[in-house]
Amino acid sequence: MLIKSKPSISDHEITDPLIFSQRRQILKAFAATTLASAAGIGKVLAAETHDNHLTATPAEVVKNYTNYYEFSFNKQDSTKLAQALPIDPWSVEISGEVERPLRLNLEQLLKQQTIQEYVYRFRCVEAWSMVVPWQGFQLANLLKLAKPLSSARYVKFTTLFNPQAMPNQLTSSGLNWPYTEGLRIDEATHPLTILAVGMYGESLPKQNGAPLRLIVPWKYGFKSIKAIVKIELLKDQPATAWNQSAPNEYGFYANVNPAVAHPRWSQHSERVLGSSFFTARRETELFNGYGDQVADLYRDMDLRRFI
Ligand SMILES: Nc1nc2c(c(=O)[nH]1)N[C@H]1C(S)=C(S)[C@@H](COP(=O)(O)O)O[C@H]1N2
Ligand SMILES: [Mo]
Repeated sequence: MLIKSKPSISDHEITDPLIFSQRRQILKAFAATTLASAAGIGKVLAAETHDNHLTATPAEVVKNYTNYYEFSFNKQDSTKLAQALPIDPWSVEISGEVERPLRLNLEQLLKQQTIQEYVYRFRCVEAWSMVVPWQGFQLANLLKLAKPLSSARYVKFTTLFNPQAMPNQLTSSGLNWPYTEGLRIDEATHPLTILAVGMYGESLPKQNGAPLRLIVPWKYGFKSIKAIVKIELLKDQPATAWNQSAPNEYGFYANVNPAVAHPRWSQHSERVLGSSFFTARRETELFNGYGDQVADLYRDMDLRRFI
């Protein structure tokens, strides 16, 4: 299993198994805390998060620079406004092409999952990136509880619709609400694809998608949908919010690819959030650096056509 998942980290940088098993215990404690209070989780990981060389972006940067269009198109305003989102109680529906449709409240859902840490680089289509230690579990381990049928070829995700708390859902701001996203079933069940419930050892901040969000590290950030309430297994490729609003700019696949420019800017490099010099950039990698693990999913596809 890939936990500290970053292809460019060498063997000596990978967490040693003992430390890892200790972390497992800690993360179990994290899960227990989550059960005790779905909304509020104390700091339980403090010393354990920064033990490899994929240096995490400072938490304060990640918490204060958010894309959450239900609240605002401004990255600081969305951080503030998201605090008004009620997230407890919370439930998630899993339906569609499954033998056993489910509706689970967050406590029930987490009880059946082992929470682990996944340190991933996260690359926004706007050409910035950050490295975040997420706490979560593989989406595959949730989907299998619903017993997907062989007819399930795609997975669609839907964000909460709550216009009282999410003011932009009342405006026609270019996106159709609620925000939706989708993956092919093999992408959704890939071991790198997780649902996150925490970051930096704490419960997920509201502005970062609490209580439950998707993380697909080889795709542009807009695929990593926040505040999920519905997961549908489908026969056909679903319409997704950004793809509907600007299909020539935001494809269904949205795999990170430096060779395919956004119509309005290059994707060759990315601004590194939180780096000591504001302008520090790095070269963008194909599949955001996760090609060893995911390139096979696309072996028969022309990546310039299926953007
Ligand atoms: N529901 C919802 N999910 C969303 C978004 C959004 O506006 N609404 N923004 C996306 C975009 S464009 C990015 S880059 C990431 C940002 O995640 P972060 O704010 O935790 O960094 O969330 C994605 N998920
Ligand atoms: Mo983004």
